[in-house]
Amino acid sequence: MNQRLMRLVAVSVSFQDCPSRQEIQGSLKQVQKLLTAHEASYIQTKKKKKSLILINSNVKTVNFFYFSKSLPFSTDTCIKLDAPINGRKLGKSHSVSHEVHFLCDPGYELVGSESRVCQESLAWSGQHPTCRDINECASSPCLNGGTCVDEVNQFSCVCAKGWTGATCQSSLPTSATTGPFVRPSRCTIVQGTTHCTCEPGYTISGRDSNICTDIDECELFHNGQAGKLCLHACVNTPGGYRCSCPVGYNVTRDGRSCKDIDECATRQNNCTKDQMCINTYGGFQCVRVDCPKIPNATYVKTSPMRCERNPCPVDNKACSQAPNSFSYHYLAVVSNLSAPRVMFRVSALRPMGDTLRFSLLGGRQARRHFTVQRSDRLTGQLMLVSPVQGAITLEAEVEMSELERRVHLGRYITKITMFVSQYEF
Ligand SMILES: [Ca+2]
Ligand SMILES: [Ca+2]
Repeated sequence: MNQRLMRLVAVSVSFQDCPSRQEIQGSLKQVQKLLTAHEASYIQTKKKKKSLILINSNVKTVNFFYFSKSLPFSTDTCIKLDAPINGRKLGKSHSVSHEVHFLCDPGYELVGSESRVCQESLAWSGQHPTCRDINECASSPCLNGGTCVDEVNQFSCVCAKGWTGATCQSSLPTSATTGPFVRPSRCTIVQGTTHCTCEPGYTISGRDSNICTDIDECELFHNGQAGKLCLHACVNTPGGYRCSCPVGYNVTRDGRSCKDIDECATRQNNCTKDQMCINTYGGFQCVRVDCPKIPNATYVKTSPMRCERNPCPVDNKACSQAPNSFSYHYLAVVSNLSAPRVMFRVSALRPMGDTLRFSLLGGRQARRHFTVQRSDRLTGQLMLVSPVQGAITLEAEVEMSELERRVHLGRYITKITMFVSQYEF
C-alpha cells in the first residue's frame, strides 16, 4: 500500500465526529478514484516486467538465465582466456557458469588449474595454468656413467668411453671390430621407443643398432651410379672418402679431378744447366739440344732450340745440300688422343724459289702415326693419323724444301718430340 492510500484511510477514520451524508459520499468517491488510478498504474508496470527465457546449456549442468533489455548480454561473460604456451584450451564459451579446460603438449606437464569456471562475479575460478617441460632425465636413465641430455618429450645419453646404446647399457666390442670405421650410435628414447642415428658418413649396417659403421662411398659408387666420385682413384676414409691422383698430379680444388704438377715451374726437377726442362702430364723431361753431326757440314746453335748450318766452302756441293737448319720442338699431350688431328704447323716466313714442299721424315714408327699435309701455300701441318694410348714418346721430322726449277735452294728440318702421358688428364 502506498503513501497516498494510507492518507486516504486516515481521512476516512476522521468521520467519527458525525460528518454529514454529503461529506461521506464525497470522501468515498475520492477513495474509489484513487484506487482505480492505482490499479491502472500497477497493470502498466507489470507489462514492462522482464520476460522469462529458458536456456539449455550444453555443459554438464542445465542452467537457467534471465535476460532483459536493460541488462545487455555482454556483461554476462568473463574475459577471454588464452591457451598456455605448449598447450591447448578446450571450450570456447566465456559465459557465466561455463567451464574451459586446459591440456599440455606431449612432453609437458600442467601446472595450475586444469579447469576454470566463469563465475557470477565474472571472474574465472582457479589459477591460469602453464605447461612445464617434463624432465625425462629426472629418473637418471643413463647407465654406466653416461650423461643424460633432457630434450622436449625425449632424452638421450652421452655414453662414457667403451659404452653404447640408448641408455649406455651395452659395452662396445673391443679389439678388431672397433676403430675409426666403427663408432657408437647416438640413441634417443621418444615416448619409450628408441631411435638411433649415426654421425654423417656412418650407418647402422648390422643388427646391432648401437654400432655405426663407415659407409664405403668408393664401393657404393663404384659403378658410377651417381656420377663417378673421383676421376682417378677413390680412397675410403672413416666418415668420408677422398680422391687420389697418380704421382705427378695434384687433386684439383673440387676434390675430384687431377691436375699436373708443373715441375719445371716449381723447381721440382733435376735437370742440369745444359738441359731444358719440359713439363709433361704426370712428369717432366730433361732434354738437351745438341746440334747434329753430319758429314760435310757443321752446325751452330743460334737459339736454345735451333741449329743453323755454318757457311759452306765454295763448290762444296755436299755441304750446300745438307739441311740449312734444325729446329726442335717438344709437345706434352695427354693419352687417348683421337685421330686425325693436327699436331704441329711449319711455315716459311720468306720463301725463296718457285716451289715450297713439305714432307715427313723418320722411320716406320713416325709413318704409322703421322702424315704431313699442306694447309696453305706457305704452311705444312703434321697430322696424327692413328689414336695414341698410354705413356709413349713419339718423334717426327718435317722437312720443308725450297725449290727453283726443281733445284733445291734450301732444306729446313723441324724435329717434333711428343710426350704422351699415361692418363687422360
Ligand atoms: Ca667412408
Ligand atoms: Ca708435370
